This record gives sequence, structure tokens and C-alpha cells, in this order.
Amino acid sequence: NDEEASAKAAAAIADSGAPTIFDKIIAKEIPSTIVYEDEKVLAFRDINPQAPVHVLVIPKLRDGLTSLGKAESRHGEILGNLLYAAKLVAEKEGILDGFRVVINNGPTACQSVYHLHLHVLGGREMKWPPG
Ligand code: IU
Repeated sequence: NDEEASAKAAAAIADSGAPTIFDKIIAKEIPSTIVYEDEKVLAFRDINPQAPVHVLVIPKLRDGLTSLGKAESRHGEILGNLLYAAKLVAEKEGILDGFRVVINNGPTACQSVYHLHLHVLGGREMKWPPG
């Protein structure tokens, strides 16, 4: 339908590799509430939280990773670092007993920012299957 077509067209533009708002968050030109940071990874609270804890974990260097679908073998280390940072965030937030890590990939999965990011969600009962 028209809505899907325009979402896909918008995603094609968004996935062009142009800078995203996350570059400004990394550069601290836009404020965010940082939960965890190291040389390679930044984790900050989602501005539109879908759970009591909703943190985004992103690589500081996007290196072509507009989405997980762009991953190549050379990205293995950063992908591992992101997942490990998600665990550190869950630990810091006190939700190690129950949390979810989500990556929305592409327009059909509602990806809206084309800089790879993991959602760390918790602090409430998480239903399955997700929508
Ligand atoms: P998505 O997986 O691409 O749909 O997730 C993007 C998330 O980024 C979404 O949950 C937004 O609420 C969130 N976000 C943000 O935290 N700060 C921003 O400035 C923007 C989006 I734009």
C-alpha cells in the first residue's frame, strides 16, 4: 500500500549513510542521559521509553553499520562489544533478572534511526511474542 511504499522510500533515503541524530548525541551536541560509556560504545536513555528501563546502546563509530543488515565479518568485535555493553547496562539498571535486547532492522521492523542501536528494555514484565 501507499503507506508501506512511502516508509520504504523514506528508509532508502535514511539508509544512505548520511549522518543521523545519534552522531550529535555521541558528540554531545544534543544532550542525552548517559547510562554507560567507553571508548567504543555509548548507552543513553531512549527519549520515548517503552518500558521503565529503555536504553539505547550504540557504536561510537558507525563504520557502515546503518543497520544490523549491513554487518560484515569485520564488524564482529563491535557487535560483541555492543552486546556486552547491553549486559553492563542491565546490570547497572538492576534488571539482570529479566530484560530484553531488541534490534529493529529496516522499515518493516520499524527502524527509524539508521545508526545501529540495541534497545535494552526492562523493569516490567516482558510479553512474548513482541508486536
Ligand atoms: P528504532 O529501532 O530505529 O525504531 O529506534 C530508534 C529509537 O531512538 C526510538 O526508540 C526513539 O525513541 C529513539 N530516539 C531517541 O532516543 N532520541 C532521539 O533523538 C531520536 C530517537 I530522533
